[in-house]
Amino acid sequence: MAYETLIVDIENHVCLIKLNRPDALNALNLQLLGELSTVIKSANSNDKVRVIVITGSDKAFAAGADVKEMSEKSFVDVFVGDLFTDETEELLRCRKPIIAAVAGYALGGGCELAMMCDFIIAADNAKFGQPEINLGIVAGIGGTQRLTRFVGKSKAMDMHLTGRFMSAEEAERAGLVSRVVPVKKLMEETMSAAAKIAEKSMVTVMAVKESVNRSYETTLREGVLFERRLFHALFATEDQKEGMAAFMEKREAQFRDR
Ligand code: DAK
Repeated sequence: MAYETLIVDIENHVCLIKLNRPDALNALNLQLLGELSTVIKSANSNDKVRVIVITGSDKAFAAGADVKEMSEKSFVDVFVGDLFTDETEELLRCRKPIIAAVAGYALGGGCELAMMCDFIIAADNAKFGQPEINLGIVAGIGGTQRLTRFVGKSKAMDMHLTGRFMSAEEAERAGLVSRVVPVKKLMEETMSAAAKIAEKSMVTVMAVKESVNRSYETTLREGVLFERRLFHALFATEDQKEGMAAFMEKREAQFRDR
């Protein structure tokens, strides 16, 4: 299927989604978010896809929600229309790992989109920010909640209240991104991480994703119990037998997602 705001390519079990509105620094308009939601839904149910990567250009991952599209909307428009709720739900529902490969600006909704992914690999030129305050609004796709959980209250307040941008180096130090790589190596590193994940058992990958995400939704005790039960359950899989047998036989495991 052809998209107007995305370039989508599925190869070697990785669905690579490139945000493609270069003239607007990949600002997230309703069309882009709608197309993204369609691709994620289809990748989630496509057996050929094991990992999803979302990226932008060297200049911008996404410079935020599309201000030009939003500017004339009224409270009733955004409230009754529930702006961005349906468009972002599919990302949160996706059970396959999603990596954000971020170069350049990841601002406002762009930063929030990256934070909705499972982890972020940043280029050394990446700039993260929640500058909505400069537009007289608050973040609307989870920025005040997720950034606070990732980097702590003090830095989250600083970012949201001043609207300043955070460098890739600061973002790594603060725990917002998993690693920083030279911009020219961003896609190579990201695709190599994706390939590594794609080799694992999908059953285990899904269990890991669900378990880590649960840590944001529950108490420590409940979260550890959830993890323990998943650990127990995985002993019912063929892939656990294969993984452990392969270790003892000093060979590569051949997982069959069973
Ligand atoms: N929206 C629309 N167009 C944008 C844009 C954006 N967010 N960011 C950049 N562009 C456009 C510019 O208007 C310009 O278009 P032309 O003027 O050429 O037509 C083009 O992209 C290139 O931008 P610049 O000329 O400004 O490029 P510079 O390199 O000089 O500056 C910049 C780059 C990223 C520093 C600057 O463009 C900038 O400050 N952009 C805006 C960043 C921003 O404020 N982002 C936050 C947007 S608000 C909600 C859900 C979500 C949200 C809120 C509520 N609900 C569910 C209720 C989220 C809100 C946001 O994300």
